[in-house]
Amino acid sequence: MEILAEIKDATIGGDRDRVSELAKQALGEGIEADQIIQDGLTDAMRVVGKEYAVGSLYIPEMLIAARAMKTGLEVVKPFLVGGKVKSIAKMVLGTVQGDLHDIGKNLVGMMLEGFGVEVIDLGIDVSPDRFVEAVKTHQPEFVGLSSLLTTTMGSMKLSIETLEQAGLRQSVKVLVGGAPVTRQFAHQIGADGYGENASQAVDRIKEFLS
Ligand code: B1M
Repeated sequence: MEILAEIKDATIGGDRDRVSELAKQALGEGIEADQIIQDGLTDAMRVVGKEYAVGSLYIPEMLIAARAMKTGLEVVKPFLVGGKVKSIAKMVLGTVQGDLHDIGKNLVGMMLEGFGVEVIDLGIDVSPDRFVEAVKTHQPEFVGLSSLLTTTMGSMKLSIETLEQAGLRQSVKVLVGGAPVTRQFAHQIGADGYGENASQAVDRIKEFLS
């Protein structure tokens, strides 16, 4: 669809106002919020990541594109979560210690909220102890760990071990995800589930609840 390609281009170019305007227009045309996220905003970040990797784009541009993506997400978010009132489960969610990436984690949170899960978002750079404290406070059924850097994948393992040491591991199911995370790694660190993307994260939670 033409408008989704325009959203993608505007996001890559970091044009927040244009992204906002186009996202509103797309919603007005009846395009699903989920499709705007997947085929417009997320696709744009995939391109940005590839360009960064080959050196044709630098961190400031990447950050500006990420901000444009966030602006787009804010526009479509009410349409993603709208209509859902009663929570079916609770998740404590965060980006693990040392990692500042939050776009994917936020997207996972939004999709889960859309499915009816109450999300307690601890933000970025969350230490294992903060996960433990949040589990004690909120008593969720699920803990969600996100990591975007190979260097912070170890924090995921540590977070699970710290939950174990605190005697809380059996009370929650731990779901992990993020670009460098694989199903195999999830299994290796003793997580209960792995989501390759936000939709899969929702599918895993559905499976756990069924
Ligand atoms: Co960073 N960065 N970054 N970055 N960044 C990556 C991750 C990188 C792959 C880029 C590259 O080299 N091609 C690379 C990591 C390399 C590696 O570890 N192997 C990288 C690097 C190196 C860095 C810095 C170290 C750069 C530097 O300073 N030299 C630095 C680290 C800072 C830190 O965290 N300590 C850094 C900084 C940044 C910015 C601040 C500029 C910005 C982040 C802004 C923000 O998040 N607020 C940024 C961005 C934007 C990216 C890329 C381009 C895009 C990430 C993104 O938002 N993707 C990224 C390249 C890439 O991934 N293509 C890159 C869109 C998002 C929707 O997808 O986050 O993958 P994603 O989330 C998906 C899935 O992974 C999954 O579902 C999501 C939705 O579908 N998922 C889960 C995620 N969490 C989940 C949890 C679940 C389940 C599924 O269950 C709980």
